[in-house]
Amino acid sequence: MNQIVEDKLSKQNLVSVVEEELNATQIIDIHTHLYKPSLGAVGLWGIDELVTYHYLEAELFRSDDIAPEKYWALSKREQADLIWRTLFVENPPISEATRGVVAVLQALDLPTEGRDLSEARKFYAGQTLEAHIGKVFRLAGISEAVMTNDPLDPAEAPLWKDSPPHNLFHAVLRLDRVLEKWPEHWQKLQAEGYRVEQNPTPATIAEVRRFLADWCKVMEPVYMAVSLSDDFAFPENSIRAQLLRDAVLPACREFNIPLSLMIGVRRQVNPAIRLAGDGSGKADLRAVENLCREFPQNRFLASLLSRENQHELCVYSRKFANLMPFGCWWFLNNPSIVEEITRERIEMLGMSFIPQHSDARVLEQVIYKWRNTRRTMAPILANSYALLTEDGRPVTREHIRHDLDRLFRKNFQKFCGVAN
Ligand code: HDL
Ligand code: ZN
Repeated sequence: MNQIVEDKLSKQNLVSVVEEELNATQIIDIHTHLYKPSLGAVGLWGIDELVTYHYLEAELFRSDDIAPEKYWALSKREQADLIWRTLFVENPPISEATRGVVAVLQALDLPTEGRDLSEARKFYAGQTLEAHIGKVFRLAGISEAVMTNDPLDPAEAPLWKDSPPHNLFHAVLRLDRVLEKWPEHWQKLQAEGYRVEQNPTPATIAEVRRFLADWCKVMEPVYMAVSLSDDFAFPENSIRAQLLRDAVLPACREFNIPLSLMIGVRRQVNPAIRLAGDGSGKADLRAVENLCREFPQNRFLASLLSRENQHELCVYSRKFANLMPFGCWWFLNNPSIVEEITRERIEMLGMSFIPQHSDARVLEQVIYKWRNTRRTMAPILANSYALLTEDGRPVTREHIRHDLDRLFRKNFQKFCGVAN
């Protein structure tokens, strides 16, 4: 067979080829708070949701002297008008989150310098959710989005009855209410017919297993997930550790799916600003070390909230093949930090990690979050290939295409057992 000899790329054209191939790569967004259309009642989309995203609310409270409780008393529309005026008209939208809204408006051919949101609201009045989802995914360059689905969320759970699968979305079984808030939620399982009590007796553990299995059959999740506080420890003498060891990890093995550990949140450091009130703390990663070593049959996705935990996560990922680091999560999803995290991951892990997820809570955020990722990652990847070329190994477009496919698709598909 005549081997097509790919032209070896010079350092100069590495950046343009990486940019081209990044733009051509259809990314799988492995962690979002988006929902398939049949769960649309709990999904957020449109200009008022985009402008009142909790990142922007936090920035409003720094730029305007409105008291939070006065802000909460406003309607969603009045909140959006206040944020638009304060962060976009009276001040340049220079932060990551405000610039993101500008990028979305530009991508949708909507005015980015308007004195108000009237044009955007007129555009949205004519949109239907399903068609808009397809357009937004195309603009973002993503082929699928992985959801966050909480079976104990009273707003979401009932919507799963007769909810059909959707080719653009994968489900995830989210376990915060089971693992982090068991005392407040065990009676919800009891009310649904699971014979549980607050103490994790063997009978209770078996019923939690049945609960997890029932929802795995309904949702067909690609992984289970939990957001854990910065003081998470394992092993520890706690209901959380016992439910994790005796119910959740065996269930992950039973359904052959990973558990995603998102560690480092310090919940509600400022309750007055509600969803915007969570903070970040450095975690003790010996918990991750112990889990990976003691449960080699389990696979763990891991995303940590503290910048100070990132390098040791790379070291642990070199020790455990059942540990897959992913994303630059939440407060880390800023170009200055994404660059540092991604460079140390490439240096220590090659292309055996998942570089990013959008964490989008409002549909249109995937447009700016993936534009930023491509823009930030292109020079980092080009630099890695330039170093390889300088050290004696020429790089071709095919090599780059292969690596991007691994980073943004295959590593997830293989680790979670998802078909291409
Ligand atoms: O727990 C999580 O999945 C976090 O991503 C939170 O949703 C966080 O509040 C968030 O929205 N980050 O963007
Ligand atoms: Zn999230």
